[in-house]
Amino acid sequence: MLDEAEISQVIIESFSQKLIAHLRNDVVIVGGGPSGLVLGERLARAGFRTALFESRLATGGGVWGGGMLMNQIVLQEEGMAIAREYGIRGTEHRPGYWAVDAVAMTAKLTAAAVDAGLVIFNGIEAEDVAVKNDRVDGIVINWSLVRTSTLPVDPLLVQSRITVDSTGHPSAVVNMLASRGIIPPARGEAPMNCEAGERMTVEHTGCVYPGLYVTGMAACGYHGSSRMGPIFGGMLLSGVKAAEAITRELRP
Ligand code: 48H
Repeated sequence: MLDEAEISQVIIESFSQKLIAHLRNDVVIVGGGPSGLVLGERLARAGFRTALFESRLATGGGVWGGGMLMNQIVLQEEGMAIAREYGIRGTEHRPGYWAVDAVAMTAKLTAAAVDAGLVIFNGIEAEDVAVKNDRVDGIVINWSLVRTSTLPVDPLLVQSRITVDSTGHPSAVVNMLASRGIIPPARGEAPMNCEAGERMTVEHTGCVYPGLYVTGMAACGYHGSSRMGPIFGGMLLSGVKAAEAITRELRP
């Protein structure tokens, strides 16, 4: 006979164990879009204790919507080379332009990251950062539902040697420092220019303050790069670049 209280106990105990195991981390990634997932997969595979916090229920960020809710995305050859590592298939619909199913891309990036050992907490958001001795020391977390409910519920803190802002368009974590004058203000996304946007997003991926890195559209918005619409190679390459830079910092 199935016992209802046993089911509840399994959930409460196993979730608590998972969260307690990630109260101290090598790396915390905020946001589970394509750049955060690639970054998380690579860091977890390299053996770093890595957790990803995603405010929504599902990972994938802006991938799901494809272009104007047509759930296909485009990858250029460099992006496709990374996608293939995750078993993501594409069709070269026009020379140099690969069409990829948005659902398959999200599912495969997420599965690869989880298989590599990345622990994903969904429905939880970073509402603030901790700063100690002029260095980001971790994130302040709360259930995403708390913000929408407006209930006055105090958060918890998760420590991390490195925190990564992979929150996409809002550049949420860097703005937590910028709004207090700790780092310069975000420049905001420049108008659409796919070629420049893809290149600049990767160029601007990196450390913005001791202990804080930025990837993907968060890097684009913070540094004032052009936006690029539904082409995603730059996001995958940004995750790869951040993983390399963080690995160098943590394992000099
Ligand atoms: C926890 C949070 C918080 C928070 C936000 O937007 P994303 O897909 O991010 P990227 O940068 O990996 O990819 C960007 C791409 O999807 C895109 O939008 C492109 C290419 N646009 C081009 C254009 O011209 O418009 O994912 C970010 C994720 C989302 O799932 C959010 O829910 C999540 O971060 N998030 N999670 N705490 N405070 N804020």
